[in-house]
Amino acid sequence: MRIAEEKLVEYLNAEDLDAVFIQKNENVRYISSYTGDDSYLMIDRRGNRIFITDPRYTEQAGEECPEYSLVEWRSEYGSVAAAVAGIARKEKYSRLGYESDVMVVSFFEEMTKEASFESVGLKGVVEGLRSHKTKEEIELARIACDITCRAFERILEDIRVGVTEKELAARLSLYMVLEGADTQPYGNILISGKRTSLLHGIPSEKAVEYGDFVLMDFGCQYKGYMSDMTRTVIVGRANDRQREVYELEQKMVQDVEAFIKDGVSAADAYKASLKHLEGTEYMPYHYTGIGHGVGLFVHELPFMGPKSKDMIYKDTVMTVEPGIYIPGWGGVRIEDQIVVTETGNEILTWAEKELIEL
Ligand SMILES: [Mn+2]
Repeated sequence: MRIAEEKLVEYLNAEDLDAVFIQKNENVRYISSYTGDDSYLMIDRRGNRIFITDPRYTEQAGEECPEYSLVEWRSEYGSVAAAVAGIARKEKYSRLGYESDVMVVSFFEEMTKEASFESVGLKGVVEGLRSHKTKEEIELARIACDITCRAFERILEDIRVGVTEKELAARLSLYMVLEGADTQPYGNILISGKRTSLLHGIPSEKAVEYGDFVLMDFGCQYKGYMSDMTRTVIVGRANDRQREVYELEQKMVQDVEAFIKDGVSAADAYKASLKHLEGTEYMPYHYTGIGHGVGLFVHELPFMGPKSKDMIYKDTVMTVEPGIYIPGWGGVRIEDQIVVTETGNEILTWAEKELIEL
């Protein structure tokens, strides 16, 4: 059994569940290593593994998950929900877990219509297992970050007055694929000038002008594992205020990175980001979501912010991304991806963080 499967069986036994139905695509991939989509898993406490899919994917599933028993729902049951109920009946499950933060109501109604079992809604269970990364997972994240940093070095050559945000965003995606990334599309943020105060701004037809900040929040996947990095550079010479905000932002990132280690709380990590910010005129302009786990999905547990109840443990791969966003003026974000260790953390995104004036 894979580590992920073992962790899940352990959980089922601890929670007195006979089996769990997994439908979220990233979770299916994490548990079974299956790389396609539209497929589902049922794992039971005895360690039986069932793979539910349709004829488009039976061959791929057989190759990637040979240890699973394959159920082709279309011809055997007519629907996925009927397959889940049918398997539960056949296997005599009395308590079945399902992902209540993913399942739609009509699916639930069909699955439980004549149910022979009790349904137990689970929220974020597989996500919780996912937040502790294995050595192999950390290695894949490291490669994704390397690719991202190399693409950053290439895009610097293209940033100049007159080039549009859209063109730069397209080139950045191209560079990541050329450097070895998977080809799945990824919604990169690349914005300039006053638009840099938009936290999740979409690249536009706006051309880069002299004196603009160019903010790039981007990443790729490598064998499914994601990277997420932000750098903000300036075209031409920074003015005093731009330099002041940039230097404050650098300190905020350093303060959080100096704080994070095994066993700290995510809310305290947020407090650490305020060390140099509090008392300055920029306090009202920070955003409180200052980082998140990254894995097969770009936003995973833990989430760092003032209201977070999450804890940060070693072997978590996550981002550190405080930011200052001043509407009508612009914003600066620097985002690193790190892996948490016993005594601190290691920064995977090695790209330059000193102010770059192009
Ligand atoms: Mn991020």
